[in-house]
Amino acid sequence: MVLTQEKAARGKPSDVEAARLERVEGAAFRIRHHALNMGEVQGQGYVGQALGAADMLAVVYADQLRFRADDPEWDGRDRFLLSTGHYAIGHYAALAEAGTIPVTELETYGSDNSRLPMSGMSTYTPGMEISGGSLGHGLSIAVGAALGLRYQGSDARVYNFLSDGELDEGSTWEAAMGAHHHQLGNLTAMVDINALQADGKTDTVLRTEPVTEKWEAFGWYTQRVDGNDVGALLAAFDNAAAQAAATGRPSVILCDTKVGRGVPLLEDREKAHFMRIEEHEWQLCREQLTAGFEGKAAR
Ligand SMILES: Cc1ncc(C[n+]2csc(CCOP(=O)(O)OP(=O)(O)O)c2C)c(N)n1
Ligand SMILES: [Mg+2]
Repeated sequence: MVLTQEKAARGKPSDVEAARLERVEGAAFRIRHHALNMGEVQGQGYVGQALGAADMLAVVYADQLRFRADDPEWDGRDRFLLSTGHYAIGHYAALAEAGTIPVTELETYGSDNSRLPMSGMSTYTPGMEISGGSLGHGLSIAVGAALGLRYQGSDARVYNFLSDGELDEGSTWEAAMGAHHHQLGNLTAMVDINALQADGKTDTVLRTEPVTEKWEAFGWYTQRVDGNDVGALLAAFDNAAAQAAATGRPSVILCDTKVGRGVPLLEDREKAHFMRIEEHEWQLCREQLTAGFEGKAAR
């Protein structure tokens, strides 16, 4: 009897975790699918980044963030700040998955008079907290937001999504020092380390490694994970929350991702920063994405 109860107790959390994983992986698949549909409208764009970062965005929107889809400016919301304006395509896909913007609106992406411009603009899009086109400013804004929320006595959290290219910017490191100085336990940063920038591979533009040691030296609780492994991401976000509660330190999750992830046709493409995808390739991309997702689900 005791054994049976113990077994049941052990089985329950893992069932809950399995359901959590399935829910977030489903969201990541739909985010990728939306991003392909949006990219097709223009025939090109920052599709590779959206595919690479879809798992991070899914964890944020389907698991972590406290928000109201029908009231994006609700005072008690957690703030998700997209530093990298050009990743807007992925963010719009996540906002559609979250229910903040209608899925049907995604087809206006990048068109005249659309609320969904190619680079994220806070005045255009519900749920877009900042205009991140000028890179390297997101973490500073996040520090200000986290301080402000603390002064207001709010328990809302601030999440900042930044790219490995933004680690080239001095302002990012000034903000990192500030967050540690002010012990901003309500701030979590996530860095998409896709090893790529506009001018080529990150290690040829400006070598930022060892990245983990740098963040640790700046006083942050630092974790480095496979950013395309939803289970690893969930565990890292759970750890970050526990650390923040215990120590009051800001947290960073360094996420190694693959550009184009989930669509083999795009994973090794040259000129991946701004991809040109031919008309006949879009359907193939969707088929490859679906085959990969269904294959994984069947395993
Ligand atoms: C302050 C600033 N400098 C330069 C640019 C031009 N720019 C646009 S995207 C980009 C690459 C930045 O690196 P990352 O975000 O890692 O690129 P990705 O992974 O998307 O290829 C650059 C330099 C910019 N938008 N803002
Ligand atoms: Mg990059």
